[in-house]
Amino acid sequence: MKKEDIQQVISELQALKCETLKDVEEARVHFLGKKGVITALFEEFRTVDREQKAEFGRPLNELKQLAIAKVEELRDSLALSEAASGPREDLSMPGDTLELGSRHPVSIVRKEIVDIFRKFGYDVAEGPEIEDDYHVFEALNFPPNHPARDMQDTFFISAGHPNPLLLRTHTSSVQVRAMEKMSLPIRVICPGRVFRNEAISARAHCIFHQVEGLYIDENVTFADLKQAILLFAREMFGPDTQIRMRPSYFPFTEPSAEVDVSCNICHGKGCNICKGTGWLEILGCGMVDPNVLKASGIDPEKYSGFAFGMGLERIAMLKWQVNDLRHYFENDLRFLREFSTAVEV
Ligand code: 2U9
Repeated sequence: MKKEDIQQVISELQALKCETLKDVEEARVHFLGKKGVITALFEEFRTVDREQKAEFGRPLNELKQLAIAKVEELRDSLALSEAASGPREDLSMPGDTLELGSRHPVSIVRKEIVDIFRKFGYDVAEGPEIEDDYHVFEALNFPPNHPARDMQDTFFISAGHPNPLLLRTHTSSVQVRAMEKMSLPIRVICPGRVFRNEAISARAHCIFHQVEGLYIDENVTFADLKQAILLFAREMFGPDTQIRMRPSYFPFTEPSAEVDVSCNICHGKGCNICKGTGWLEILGCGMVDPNVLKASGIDPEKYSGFAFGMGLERIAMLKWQVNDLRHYFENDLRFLREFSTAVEV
């Protein structure tokens, strides 16, 4: 073994340059691999005389450490530069956005109304959209030739039958079914979709949504109705809301009234939303007609009740000042996205 052999490998290591990580691996095999030059020197070292061992042992170990350090240094610097030049991941990039849907404005309004009446102790009841003439008209005191029964107002499914099938024109049929099934007293709120054979315009649609309510017990009076509507209006439109009632007519209630709330845009001063009147019409109501109670087997001498109904699209139009009802049915995402931040209460 000669000192020059060790020096020769040191010089080689010092001059070593690598372009790629593959070059580094080849260099490692060349110097430190099983058949590498340093391994060969260690093999040779085993054969040197005992007296010479001390002379070669230390430089040989230092050579091995030098080779290991050199290989590591080259590997680290190339790994860094290869990562820098290759395709890089931008860790600050936002992830793929999952677009969230939002509640439809009519659903928001329905939930608000239903939640208010639930708080007042009402149960929620739902019923079939395809109904029969009895539950939509007959049991609700509609005279045989009432215009609502006309083909022009109602979508009939089967005609020429004593109790034809039809698409319900109001959710009142659900209250009729509640009166047939539930025990008294009854407090129900009935949200649902209804159908009327109307030409579609900015103010009317052939499909719309209602919430109707019914309360039947002993000694229910018009004063109870007025108070229930006032409390509802204040929950829905704010604590300063005023209501007024105007006489009206419905076959199923007597007396009947239409209810206006004070305009929450101009606070009664008059604006284009309330058309200068300071009032907005929100619902219809009345005391359940004794004939309606009788038809469902409830004794009108013992029980009385009130009922009310409102159109959800109309309430939603007032709430968000939407001037065309058709927006609620067209599912234009630009319109629907307007409600993605709407707060549900
Ligand atoms: C039963 C007895 C009475 C429900 C009522 C109204 C008045 C009313 C309209 C509001 C706008 C319908 O959506 S709308 O076109 N509704 O004005 N509805 S009282 O009366 C009932 C219901 C069921 C057994």
